[in-house]
Amino acid sequence: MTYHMLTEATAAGHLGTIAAICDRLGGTPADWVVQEVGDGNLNLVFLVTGPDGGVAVKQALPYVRMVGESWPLPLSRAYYERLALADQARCAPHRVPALVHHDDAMALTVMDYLVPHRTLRGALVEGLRYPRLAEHLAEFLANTLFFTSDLAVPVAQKKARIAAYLGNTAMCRISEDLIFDEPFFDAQMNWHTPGLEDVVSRFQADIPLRLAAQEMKARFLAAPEALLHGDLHTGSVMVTQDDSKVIDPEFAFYGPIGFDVGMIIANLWLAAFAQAGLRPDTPHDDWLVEQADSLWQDFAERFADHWRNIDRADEAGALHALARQDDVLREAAISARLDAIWRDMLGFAGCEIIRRILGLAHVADFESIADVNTRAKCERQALSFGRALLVERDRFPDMAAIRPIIASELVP
Ligand code: SR1
Ligand code: MG
Repeated sequence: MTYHMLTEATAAGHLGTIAAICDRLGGTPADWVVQEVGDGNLNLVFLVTGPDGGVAVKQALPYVRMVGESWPLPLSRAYYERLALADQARCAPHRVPALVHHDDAMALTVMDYLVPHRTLRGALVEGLRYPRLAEHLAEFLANTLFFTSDLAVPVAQKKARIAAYLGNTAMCRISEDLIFDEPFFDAQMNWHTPGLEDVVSRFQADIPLRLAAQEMKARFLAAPEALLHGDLHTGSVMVTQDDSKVIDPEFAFYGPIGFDVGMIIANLWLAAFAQAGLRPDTPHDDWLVEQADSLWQDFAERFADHWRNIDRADEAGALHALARQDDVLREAAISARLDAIWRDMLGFAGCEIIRRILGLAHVADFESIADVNTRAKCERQALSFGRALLVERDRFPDMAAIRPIIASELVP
C-alpha cells in the first residue's frame, strides 16, 4: 500500500481491510462512525467506533499540520512512535495505550480508544483535578526512564536501542530549534502576546540566559541516557479520575532523563501560572504546584527503588555494577544521580516555559485567557520564573526552594 492521506469519508473503507480492527469494532465498515479530532500540531487523528468498540487512528502527514506543506516532515515519525509505544508498554504497561495495528507505509498507528479519557491540558484549563495524576506520571517516568537506561540494560543491548532511534532526527531537530534556539532570537515563526515586547528584547540580549539554554541543548544532543518520550507535555496525557495514559511518543529518542521530567513538570507549572488569569477569584490555588512537587518526589522514590531492587535481582546494566555489593556506595550513587537529574530537570523546564510563551508553539493554558493584558501578566510571571530556573539553578536545591518563588510570582 502506498501512502495516501485518510479522510473521514475514506478511513472506514481502509480500516475495514484490517482484521484486528474489524474484530475490535464489530459490524461492517458501513456501520462505523469516523470523526477526525486531531487538535495537535502535526497529525491527523481519527476516532472510529463500531457496535462493539472503538479505536484511535493516528496518521502522520508529510508536513507539519499547524504550518502547512511549506514545512515538510518525514512520515517515519509514525514508525518511531510505534517503536516507542512498544518499548514503553514493556516498561509501564498500564500507562500507555495498547497498540492495535500499525502500517509504516501509510504512517498509521492504531491504538486503544481511550474512553472516557480526556486530554489533561484541556481538563486543567477547566480547573479539573485528578487525584492519582502525579502517581501515574511518576510511574510512567520512573519505569520508562530507569528500565531503558544503563542501570537496567546491558551495554550492547542499550547501544542497539540507541541506534534503533537514531533516525528520528527530524523530530529531534524540531525540539533543538524550537526549545533551545528560536525563543532566544528574533526567529521568523516566534510570536508573543502584545505587551511582552520588553521581555522579548531583554531575553534576546541576555547572555547568561542564552548560554544556559545552549548548555541544555548540549545535554539534549549528547546524553543518550534513556528512551525519552520526547514531547511529554500535558497535551500528551489522557486522564480520568483513576487512570492516566501517556500518548504521542513520536519525538522518541535516547536522551537525558531530566528532559522528560522537566517537560511535564514545566507544563504543570505553566498551568499553575495560567490559573491566576483563568480563575481570577481563586488565583492562589496550590493544587497544580503540589502536583509538580509530588510528581518529582514520587519519581525520585520510584527511580531509587528500581535501582535497589534491580541490584538485588542481579540483573542490572553496567552502570554502577561495582556498587551492587555495597549498600552505602549504592545509596550515594542514587543520591548523586538524582541530583544530576534534578539539575537537568530545572534547566529543561526553564527552556520549556520560555519557548511556550515566546516561541512558535504556545499552550492553551495561556491562550484560553481572553483578556490580553491579564494573559501578558501571567506569561510575564512565568517567564521570570523560567529564566530563574535556567540561570539560577543553584538557588533551587529542591522543591521547597522553588515553591516560595512560584507563590511570589503568582500575584493576581
Ligand atoms: C512544529 S511542532 C511544534 C510543537 O508541537 C509538538 O507537540 C512539539 O511540542 C513541538 O515542539
Ligand atoms: Mg504530540
